[in-house]
Amino acid sequence: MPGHLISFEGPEGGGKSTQARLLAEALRAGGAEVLETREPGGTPTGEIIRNLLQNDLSGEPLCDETEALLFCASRAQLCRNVLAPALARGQWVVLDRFTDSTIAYQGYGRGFPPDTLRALNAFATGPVRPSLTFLLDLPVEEGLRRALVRSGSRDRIESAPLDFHRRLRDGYLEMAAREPERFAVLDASADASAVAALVRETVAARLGFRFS
Ligand code: T5A
Repeated sequence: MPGHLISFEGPEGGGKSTQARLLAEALRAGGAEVLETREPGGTPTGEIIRNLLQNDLSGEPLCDETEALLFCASRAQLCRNVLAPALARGQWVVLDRFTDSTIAYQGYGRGFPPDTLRALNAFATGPVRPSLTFLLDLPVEEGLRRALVRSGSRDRIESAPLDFHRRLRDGYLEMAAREPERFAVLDASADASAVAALVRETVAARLGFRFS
């Protein structure tokens, strides 16, 4: 596909939304046409699924299998209706979480077999793949603290035990080590503007974008 998909990944509170917004602004300032979106969500259906996943809307505990399928359902809707057309038009897409979140959270975190999740991801995404993935890594205690300061309360997944968050952080680092050509691992405990500068440097070096 002629466009570029850049995803931001990592444990809670690493600054993905902040960095996605800053990168999108910098790309636009450099003349790029940019689509900025997030998972779960990014479509009307996906945003309803997001609400279900985060807020226990039905009053019934979600089983882990349902959780995994709902993340992939939101992803399918986003890929087919939004991402694939944008990439085919040659746009830059900046995405706050994508397929690696499912492997980290539902695989390393919940314990589902990675191959099952990879098959679900492939079914959901079709040909859509990230050109570059930033892993914003930081100790889980710090990330959860930041997320709590920001929102004032913890959602369903943030409330999972610390061990769950530690497993998924380790999982992300393993995934990044296996695919160094796609991943860039950044220390997210640094100041946000320092992280943003590294993000721009990496996009320039790996994807050839000239920032103004
Ligand atoms: N999930 C998602 C799955 O389990 N499986 C999946 O397949 C997918 C796609 C999504 C949840 O769903 C799970 C993961 C998540 O639990 P969400 O609300 O989108 O929920 O949550 P997150 O993606 O984790 O995003 P957060 O909003 O919690 O954190 P961010 O985006 O990493 O961080 P951000 O930018 O909002 O920053 C958090 C706070 O820290 C400050 C910010 O100002 C903000 O207050 N901050 C910094 N402070 C100091 N230094 C820096 N460098 C800072 N950068 C930001």
